[in-house]
Amino acid sequence: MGTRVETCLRAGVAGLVSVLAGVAVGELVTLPISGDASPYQAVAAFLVDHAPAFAREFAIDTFGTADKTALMIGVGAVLVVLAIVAGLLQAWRPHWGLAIVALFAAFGVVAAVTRPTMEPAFVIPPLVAGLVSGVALVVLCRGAAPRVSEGKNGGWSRRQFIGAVGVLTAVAALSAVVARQAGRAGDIMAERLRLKLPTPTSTAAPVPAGVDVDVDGVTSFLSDNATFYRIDTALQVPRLSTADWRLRIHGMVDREITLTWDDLIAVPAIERIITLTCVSNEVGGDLAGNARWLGMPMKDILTQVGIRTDADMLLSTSVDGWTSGTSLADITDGRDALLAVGMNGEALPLEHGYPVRQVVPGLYGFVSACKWVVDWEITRFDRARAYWTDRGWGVRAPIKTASRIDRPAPLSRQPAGRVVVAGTAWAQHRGISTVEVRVDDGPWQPADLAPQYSIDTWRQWVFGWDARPGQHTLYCRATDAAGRTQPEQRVAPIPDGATGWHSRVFLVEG
Ligand SMILES: Nc1nc2c(c(=O)[nH]1)N[C@H]1C(S)=C(S)[C@@H](COP(=O)(O)O)O[C@H]1N2
Ligand SMILES: [Mo]
Repeated sequence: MGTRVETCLRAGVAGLVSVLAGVAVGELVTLPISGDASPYQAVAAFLVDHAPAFAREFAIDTFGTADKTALMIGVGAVLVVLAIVAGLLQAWRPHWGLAIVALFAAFGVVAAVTRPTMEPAFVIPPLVAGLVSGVALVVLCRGAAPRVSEGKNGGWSRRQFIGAVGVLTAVAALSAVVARQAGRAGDIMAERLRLKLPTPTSTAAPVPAGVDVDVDGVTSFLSDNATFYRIDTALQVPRLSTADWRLRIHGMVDREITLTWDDLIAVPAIERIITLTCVSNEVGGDLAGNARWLGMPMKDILTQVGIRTDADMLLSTSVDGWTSGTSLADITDGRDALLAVGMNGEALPLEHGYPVRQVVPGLYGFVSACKWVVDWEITRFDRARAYWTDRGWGVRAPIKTASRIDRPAPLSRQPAGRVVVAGTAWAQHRGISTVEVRVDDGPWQPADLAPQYSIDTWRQWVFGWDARPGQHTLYCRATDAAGRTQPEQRVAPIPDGATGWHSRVFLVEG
């Protein structure tokens, strides 16, 4: 290759990668500031605001709804051309290229400070972009003319030059990917905060006094969104906007349909308090939580498609590919199986399934509570399998009756005399009828139960114990409304839920 040609090539590449790296790092710097601080978008917006009317009309006529995309691509193309020009200038007339970069950065600053949402920090990203581009350009262009100005400019070998370009390209690509991903996450979080939830046509019954017993250390009746237990296979929480969300319903149906967010919230919503439980919960474990859910009855949506009579399973798929298989009989038997959009008065938190998830009273989460749900296939249990059933877990998995001692803490020292023991018990969609406590080898004695809110929620209990000095073991067991008492036998969570009595050891001081 001729020396001159190679030098031109190097200079052009140097300009291009320097400017791209600067722009990408500039976008990265916006993350701690604001999504509105993007210099790239500020420049595009500035052009739209200051374009003559005919240009704007031409763009809308030509590109239609893709006009924004066309503009972003157009800005990118101009940037690429000017970057190459800057590289060429810099190699032959040092600092002329730098002047172009400085002009560009200045334009970025002007665009940023004229944004309606402007904050002083908005000038930082274009300045950082200009600085990174400028330094990279000067350094790379020193290496761009190895033979022409040998010695004087300290030109690099071809290998060195390619190495430097590789590093800058990697910086540009990494910054762009991180900025984009994090920017999207920020967009969804902002959307969630703004989201207008439907007003329920039927609100949850008020929580009567006494449902929350006035005893320290007992799990509260309602769980906070921030501390609600979380279980899923997602390495990265899915980021799904309401605009992109769809629920495709197909399989053994009379007519396939695909619901959009607007279609979904047009269905009358109800609000219910329902306790969710994970099958992986060990005896005494805390993988259960109780929330006020807002959602559309799943059965009301299923009636829109007409389910064939020989179907018995709903196979739900999450946007991340996870699946659950739920008995259609359980969804349509009158219980409040919901396609939930709200949790404790807010849109679903991202990690709890934003924008749409399922909540089915009485079934463990792995067979019912599909988060980020986007697809419903109406099928049969003898034809389809779901994520965890494929891995040795159960198929139908109704929640087993459970009870737990919440206080006092394990191995704690209690003063002799009256000790207040308290906890929770659940048997969703059947209801808890009694909880009993046993001290050491003594007889089972009934605990005081808080009022039952509904059969779909857990229930607190309290047991006053006149403690004798020494070390004691307390056991608890619940009986559901069907009259079945928790068995003593310890069974591991796999395949369909743990059993056994929860116990705690306390030391009573003499
Ligand atoms: N998409 C998806 N949904 C899912 C899961 C999952 O791994 N992926 N886990 C399920 C399980 S096992 C449980 S117990 C519940 C937990 O819901 P939470 O995280 O909101 O408490 O979500 C269910 N929904
Ligand atoms: Mo679970």
